[in-house]
Amino acid sequence: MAILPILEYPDPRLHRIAAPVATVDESVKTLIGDLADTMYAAPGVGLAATQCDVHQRVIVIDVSDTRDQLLALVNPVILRADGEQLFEEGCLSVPGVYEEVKRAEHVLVEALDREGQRFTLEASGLLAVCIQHEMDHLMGKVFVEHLSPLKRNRAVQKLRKRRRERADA
Ligand code: K1U
Ligand code: ZN
Repeated sequence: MAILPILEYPDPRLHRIAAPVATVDESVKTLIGDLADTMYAAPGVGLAATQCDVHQRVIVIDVSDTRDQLLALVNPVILRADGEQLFEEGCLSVPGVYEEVKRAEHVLVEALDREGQRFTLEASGLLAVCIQHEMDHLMGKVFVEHLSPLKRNRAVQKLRKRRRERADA
């Protein structure tokens, strides 16, 4: 298993649309393991393959307190979304920026698991937010693109300042 580099906004590779996985073979299982290692090390509660410059429809999520409830979703599709919630989101590709985003409160998602078995999952709260956030990544969308131009600019300035400080350190 390996820890992969995470692309940072506004890297244009974050805007690529991921391709569906044809078969959950050994290479996809290795990718899932590497994404999980990278997410736990970051640390984060989710990670999309796009963020590691792999443009396949694969995401990993773990919103448990114990950090031992890994969910892998291959070719995820939202079958139903309802309600609304405002949630303060972060993103490993936009470090240090946290902003409220409006999302569906409940989602029903269908995907393949690590063994290539189809399953459905009903989610609400943080898990529902995380699924929507990671599926946006697979479509080349970063959470700051849900914000008003003013808030997005503020986020970009914050990111630049953080990068300057990191370079000077
Ligand atoms: O996609 C990503 O960049 C991961 C992102 C997922 C996410 C978090 C919160 C709301 C929506 C989506 C993160 O994990 S940011 C880091 C974070 O929130 C966190 C890190 C450690 C423990 C708990 C949360
Ligand atoms: Zn993100």
